Amino acid sequence: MGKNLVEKILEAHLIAGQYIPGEEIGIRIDQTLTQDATGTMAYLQLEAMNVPRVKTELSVSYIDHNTIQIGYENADDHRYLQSVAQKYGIVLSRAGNGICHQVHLERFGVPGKTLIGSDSHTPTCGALGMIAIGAGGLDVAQAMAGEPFYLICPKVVKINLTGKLQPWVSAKDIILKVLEIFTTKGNVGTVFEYGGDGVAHLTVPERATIANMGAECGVTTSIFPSDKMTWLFLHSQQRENAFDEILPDKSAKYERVVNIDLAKIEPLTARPHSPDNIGTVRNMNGIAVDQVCLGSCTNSSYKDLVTVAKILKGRVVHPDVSFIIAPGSRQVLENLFHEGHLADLIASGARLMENACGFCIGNSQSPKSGAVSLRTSNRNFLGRSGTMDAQVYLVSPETAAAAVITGRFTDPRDLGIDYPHVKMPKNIIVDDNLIIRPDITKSGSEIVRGPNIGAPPANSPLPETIDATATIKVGDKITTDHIIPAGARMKYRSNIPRYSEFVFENVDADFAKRAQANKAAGKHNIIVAGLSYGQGSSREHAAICPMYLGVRAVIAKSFERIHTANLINFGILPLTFRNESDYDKITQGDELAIANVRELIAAGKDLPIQNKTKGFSFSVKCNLSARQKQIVLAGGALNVKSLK
Ligand code: MIC
Ligand code: SF4
Repeated sequence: MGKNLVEKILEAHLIAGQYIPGEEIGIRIDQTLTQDATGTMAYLQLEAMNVPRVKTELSVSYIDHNTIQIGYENADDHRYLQSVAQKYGIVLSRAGNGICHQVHLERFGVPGKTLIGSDSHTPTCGALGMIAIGAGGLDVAQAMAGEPFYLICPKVVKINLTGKLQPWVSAKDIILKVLEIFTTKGNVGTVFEYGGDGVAHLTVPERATIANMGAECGVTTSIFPSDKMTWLFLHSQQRENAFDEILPDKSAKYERVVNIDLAKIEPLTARPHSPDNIGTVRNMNGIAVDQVCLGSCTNSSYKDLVTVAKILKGRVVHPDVSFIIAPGSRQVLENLFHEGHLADLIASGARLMENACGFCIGNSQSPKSGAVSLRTSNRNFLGRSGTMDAQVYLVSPETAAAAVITGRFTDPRDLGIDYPHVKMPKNIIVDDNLIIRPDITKSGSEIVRGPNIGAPPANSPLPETIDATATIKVGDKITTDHIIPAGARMKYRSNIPRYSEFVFENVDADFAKRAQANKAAGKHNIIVAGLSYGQGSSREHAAICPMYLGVRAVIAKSFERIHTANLINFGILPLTFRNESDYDKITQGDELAIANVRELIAAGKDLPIQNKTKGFSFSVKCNLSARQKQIVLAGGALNVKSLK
C-alpha cells in the first residue's frame, strides 16, 4: 500500500512502538531547536542529565523572545545560553538574528529529517517536507541527550489544495480558511498533510505561514511535500545540497481528505479572541484601526514585507494608526535594505523593531486601552498583546497594509491599486555572522549563571491519596497564556518561585496565593477545566509553576497535546471526566479526595473522586502509556532514574 509523507518520515525514524495511529511511538530526533524563553529551563534540565555533548545531528539555541532587556534578567539568560551552547556542542543564533522558526527554515531545516523544538510553532519547518513538532523543554532536552521523542502515532488528514489564489489573497488567508474548517479544538493526534495541484504554486515561505498556524488547530504538525519549490528555496539559501525530493505515493491513504479551492478564498480575519473566530475582511465594515503590527514567525518573510513596502510606496501611515514592523530574520532585513524596500517602509512612517518576537508575545508595543490592533501574527488570545481590553484581529500582510493607509479595516481588493508582484532578488544576501558554531577544540568551558538562573524545582512522588481543593474552575479553551502569562512577566522564566506568583494572573489574580496557602497547610490543589485545556504555546512553565504551587491534578473535559505531555513530565495528573456533566456539579473551592491513586494509575483504572463538600462521587479517566505511568508515579520525568 502506498505511503503518505508522514508515514514515510516517521517510519524511517521509528525506534519504539509500531506505526499504528492512536498508539504511542518513539522516534529518533535529528534536529532540535530551543528559544530563550523556554530554553533556559530546557538546558538546566539537560545539565541534570549528565551527558557531555548533545547527541543530535544538529541542535540550535535561538535568542529571539526575551530581547527587551529591561533589568538584568534577559541578558543573564542570554549569557547562560551562550555558555551552555559552547559546552554541549549547540549552535547559537544570537539576539538580533531573527525568530527561531524563520531562521531555522532559512538556514537549517532539511527535508525528510525530524525536528523537535521547545516552541509550539516549530511545525513551521514542515514547509520544507520535514516532520517538525513543538514540545516542552524537557522533551527537547531528552532528545538532545539522545532519547527518543514519544508521541501518539498520528492520523493523517490530507488538505487538498486546488487552483490558484486570486490577487490580494495570500497564504495567511489559506490557513485562516483551514482554521474556519477545523477550529482550534478537537484536532489532537492529527497531522495535516498538504497536497493537490494548488501546492505547486506556493513558495516555501508561503507554505511556512500555513504550517506555522496549524499549531492553532492543535495538530501535531503540518507538512508539505519536498518538491521543485523546496529546491528553489534551498538553492536561494545556498543549501541545495540539503534537498531531497519527498512526495507521497500516488496510492497513499489518508484518514480524511478535505478539499480547498484556492480561487474561492477571500481576504479573511480571525476576530478577537481566538484564531478560529473567522470572518471576511469585507464584513468587518470598515472598523477603525489603532495599530497595525507586521511580523512574527507567521508572516515576516521577504515576500511578505516587500508586498507591504510596494503597497505603501509613496503613501503615508494614517494619522490614527501606529504601524509596527518586526522582520522575521536579519536575512530578511538585510535583503529589504539592499533592494531599497526598507527605505519605502521607513518613508511611509513604519516603526521598525528588532528582528524578534516582540509585539507578538506582548513584551512590547502593547496597544492603547480598548485598541483595535491588526496583526499578521498567529494568536489573538485575550490579553496576549499586553492590553487586556484590546481587540486583536489576525490578518494577512495585504490586509494589514490596507489598514495602514486607510486607518480602517479595508478589503485590500478595494484599494484600487494593482496587486504588487514581488520578485525575489537574484542572489539573496545570506549572512550567518550572528550564528556561533561551538568550537569543539575548546574543552572545559564554564557555564555562566547570573542571579536570574535558578534550578528547576523538584516534585515529590505521586502520593497514595490526593486530598485537595478545586482551587480554580475555568471554562473551555483555556490557553497557556491564561495559565501563565508571557509578555512583561516572561523575564522570570528562569526563576520559578517568582514566575509562579503569576499563575492564572489574568483569570483570577488570587489563585497563586490560595494555592500557596493550601500547600502550606499540607493540602493539594486541583484545577477543574472544560474542553481543550492547555491550547497554544509549548511553555512548560504552564505545568512547572502550577506544580511548584502544589497542583497535583487537572480535571478537564479534554486536553491539548503539548500541555498534556508537559503536565505528565512534571508529575501532574491529566484527568478527564468520564461524564462531562460532572463538570457542572463542581464549584470552585470544593474539597476533592482521591484514594489509592498510585494503585489505580498503575492499573490503568478510572479514579473515583469524592466531592467531600457536595457529598457525591464521580469518575475520571487517566489514559497513560506504561512510560507515562512511570513518570507520573515518580512525580515527574526528572525523578525517573533511567531518564537521567
Ligand atoms: C508563543 O507564541 O506563545 C511562544 C511565546 O512562542 C510560546 C513559547 C513560550 O511561551 O516561550 C510557544 O508558542 O510555544
Ligand atoms: Fe515568537 Fe510569536 Fe512566533 Fe511565538 S508565535 S515564536 S512569540 S513570533
